[in-house]
Order: sequence, then C-alpha cells, then structure tokens
Amino acid sequence: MISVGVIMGSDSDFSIMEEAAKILQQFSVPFEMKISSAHRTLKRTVEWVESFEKQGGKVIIAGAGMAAHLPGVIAGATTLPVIGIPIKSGALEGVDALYAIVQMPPGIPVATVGINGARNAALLAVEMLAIADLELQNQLKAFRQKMAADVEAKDSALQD
Ligand code: RP5
Repeated sequence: MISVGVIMGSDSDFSIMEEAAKILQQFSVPFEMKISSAHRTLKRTVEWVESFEKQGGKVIIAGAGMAAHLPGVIAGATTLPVIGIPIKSGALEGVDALYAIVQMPPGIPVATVGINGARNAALLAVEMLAIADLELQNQLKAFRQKMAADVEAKDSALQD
C-alpha cells in the first residue's frame, strides 16, 4: 500500500522533489509521485488528494515555488499530515514560497521544511510513519549512526 504521496506543482520542481523520492526508496517506503498544480489544475489536485486518502495513504509531501499555495490547498482538503517544501524559483528565489507555505493561518497546519529541503521532508515523513513501525524506527537509528560515523571519519582524515 502506498504510504506517502509526493506531489509538486510543476515538472520544473522535479529535480528537487526527486531527492525526497530517493530517501523514501532508501527506507523502502512505498510512495507515489504526482505533478498537479493548485491554480492550473485545482479540481484534479483535490481529486488526487481524496483518492490518495481513500486508498490508505498516510502522509503527503507537497513542493511548490513562487506563490506556493499547493501544500496549503492540499492540507485544506485532507486531515492527513502535509509537509511543504518551498522550491527555489523565480525572482525571489524561494523566499516567497517559504513565506507562503510556513505562514498557514491557524487551523490548517503545513509542516514546512527549508527552501529545497526535500531530503528533510522525506525524513520527517519517515519519522511520522515510524511512530507505528518499529522496523522504520530501527532504520532511522541506523541512518543517524551512519551520519555520525561519517563526521567522525572526516575528522579522523583531517587529523592524519
Ligand atoms: C509553481 O510555480 C511551481 O511549483 C513551480 O515551482 C513554479 C514555476 O512553475 P513553472 O512555470 O516552471 O511550471 O506553481
């Protein structure tokens, strides 16, 4: 069963959003990717959210740039947790998207990661799923141990 939906407003977001997909693959989390826009294809976007929820999906990661209302629109259409990724694009280079996504009015939250923070969005989704999944908890612990070991190895190389 698909656990995570990874949706983006445009194919121009794909190179960032695929970093989230790579993390989910690394943790063997089943996911689907979707391109659908909140303003160009609003009805189609809401229909996808409803269908994802009906099929038992658990978390949605939504990335968009500029006036990035996609994560907020999706959050308004479901009670599943939504993680928003502000994508760097346009004249304001992602600051516009960051403000749009992080400043959701009270009542409809979107968990927002940093600009182009697709890896953290996927890790946060894995952490949410791990609440009820011991195997994923163990994988997350191993992932962090490897990160720590990498830092120590780089430091050791510096001391040589
Ligand atoms: C947003 O506008 C998309 O998420 C994308 O980041 C940005 C530019 O879209 P394109 O003009 O590249 O399709 O809707």
